[in-house]
Amino acid sequence: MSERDRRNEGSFDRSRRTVLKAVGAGTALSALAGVGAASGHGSGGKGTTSDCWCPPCIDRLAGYTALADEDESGWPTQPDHVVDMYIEPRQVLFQQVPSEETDVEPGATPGGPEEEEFPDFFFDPVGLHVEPGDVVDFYNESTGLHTITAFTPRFSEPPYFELSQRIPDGSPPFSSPPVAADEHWLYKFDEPGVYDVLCLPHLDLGMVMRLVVGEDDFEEPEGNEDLPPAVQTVFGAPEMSVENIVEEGSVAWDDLTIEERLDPDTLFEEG
Ligand SMILES: [Cu+2]
Repeated sequence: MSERDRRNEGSFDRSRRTVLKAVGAGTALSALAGVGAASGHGSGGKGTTSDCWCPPCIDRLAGYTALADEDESGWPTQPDHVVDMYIEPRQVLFQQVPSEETDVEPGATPGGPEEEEFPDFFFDPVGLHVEPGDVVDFYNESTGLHTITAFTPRFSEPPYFELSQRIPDGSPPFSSPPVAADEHWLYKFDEPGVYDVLCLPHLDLGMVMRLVVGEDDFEEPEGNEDLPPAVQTVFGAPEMSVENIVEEGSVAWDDLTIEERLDPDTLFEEG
């Protein structure tokens, strides 16, 4: 061994000792254990092309996202329920706003309603009862991007919208990342209570749902009048009561009694 090698070895020993002293040997060992688990996941899952930082788990804040080409066998667990996310075309009556700059189609009544296609953005089922500890798989059946986001002040965006707390106090303020077409997002609902969730890009369009976890005598969420009109419409449907969701187990989007469909012309009015 040359003198230089000896010097280098000496400095390596010193720096290594310094590191061990700084973090404590116990900490260093548990960090190594973590690395082993992570690389096991990275090499095992189909569709997992990059190294990942943690073993597959359903995070309390970020849940678990399964990409479109990911095999279910790579998921941390199999879900107990599935909720699909849709964008479906629908015929709606648009109130035509009379204006001198607007060309009126020959034969059309100026200012009268006109039927046009406008999509529904929705979760299906839109009401779901689950047991504490159940895992729900939110699956994007559409070509758009959606999120599954807890109704909590954390996700308010003043002055555009303010969210009150409409999940149990013991639950973390969770949200999925944007879930793209054909992707899944898993979340585990541990804390009993009523959870109202929304899709951030489509809140104004009424893309919300309600999950009831457990079956104690939960109170109906209050303050609907502060919500965007399209959200009031969904949560105001009689089928969306906590009592009905627990009784039915699941409420389909098509089952909602919606007296007044959202009027797209009023969607983006200043409130
Ligand atoms: Cu959406």
